[in-house]
Amino acid sequence: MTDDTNFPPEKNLPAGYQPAKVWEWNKANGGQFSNINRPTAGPIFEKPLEVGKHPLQLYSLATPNGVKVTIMLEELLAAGHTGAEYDAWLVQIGEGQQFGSGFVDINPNSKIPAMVDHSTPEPTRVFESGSILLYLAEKFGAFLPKEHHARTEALNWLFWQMGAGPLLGGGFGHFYAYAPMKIEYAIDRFAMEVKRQFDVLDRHLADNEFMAGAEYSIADMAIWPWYGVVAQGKVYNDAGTYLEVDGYENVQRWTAMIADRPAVKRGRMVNRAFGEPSEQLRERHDASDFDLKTQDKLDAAKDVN
Ligand SMILES: N[C@@H](CCC(=O)N[C@@H](CS)C(=O)NCC(=O)O)C(=O)O
Repeated sequence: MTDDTNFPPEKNLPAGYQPAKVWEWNKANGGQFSNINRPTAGPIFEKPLEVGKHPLQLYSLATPNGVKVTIMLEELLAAGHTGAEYDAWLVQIGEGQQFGSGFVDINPNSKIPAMVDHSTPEPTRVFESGSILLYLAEKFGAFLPKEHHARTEALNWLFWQMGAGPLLGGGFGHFYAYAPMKIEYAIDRFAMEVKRQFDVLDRHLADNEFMAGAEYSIADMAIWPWYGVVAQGKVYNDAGTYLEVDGYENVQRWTAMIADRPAVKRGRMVNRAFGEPSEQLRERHDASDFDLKTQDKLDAAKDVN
């Protein structure tokens, strides 16, 4: 614990700020997401979830955590696991849809992604992206190596991502790109950690084709939507330049290899409600939707009618 006398309030941000004895909810703190963040759990409005025709029902948005699961589902289908057919429903977290009663029933933590498996005797709810990846890998016997050491290595890296990712997203990404003011201390702290994480990955990928060794697995599917996408320089403004991501050559090799997989390209489009309309498949209910129902096509059809 630090001695507060060494840190005079004038040096705080904003200057003079002192934490109160008891925290109070400042609803208008101005930050991005301030309209959806709240200090309490539970539903705030009634809304049952829609259920489509397939065994697996996914409720999500194409953020990195959401994309992990749609990549896995598309990989399973590409590998011939027809039981992995799924309906993907859009949850607009910016509009607070994660606080509806139906969603909270399947994820009491009110975060996407969440899934229900209707192929079990009683429907099975699955939340937390890592838990969903593991559930699907075990259900279909796919993308998790069978050999003891490789399987353990895949799980090591899957859980590494679940712990490390929030320092990249909620830590670095938030303070570098989203916070309403630039705080040198916060940006330095998280940039240092994220560069260390990239070095961890880079050293590992120098000797391993994939995260778990020779086999593509759920560990790659968990890590790529975060670290691969930052390595491509596609998020958090010019974070790619700031973090000098081009220098992580092994991460770049692995990022490009995974980005090239057709199932990854499809998975990235599902539940995407931002960016290029031709890359948005806001809801997916059938494999043909990739050809017929991307947002550019839906918009064009609307214009004609
Ligand atoms: N540990 C969770 C994190 C999920 C998460 O943070 N989801 C974000 C989007 S990436 C969300 O739903 N945010 C809505 C909110 O915070 O209200 C997982 O991996 O599934």
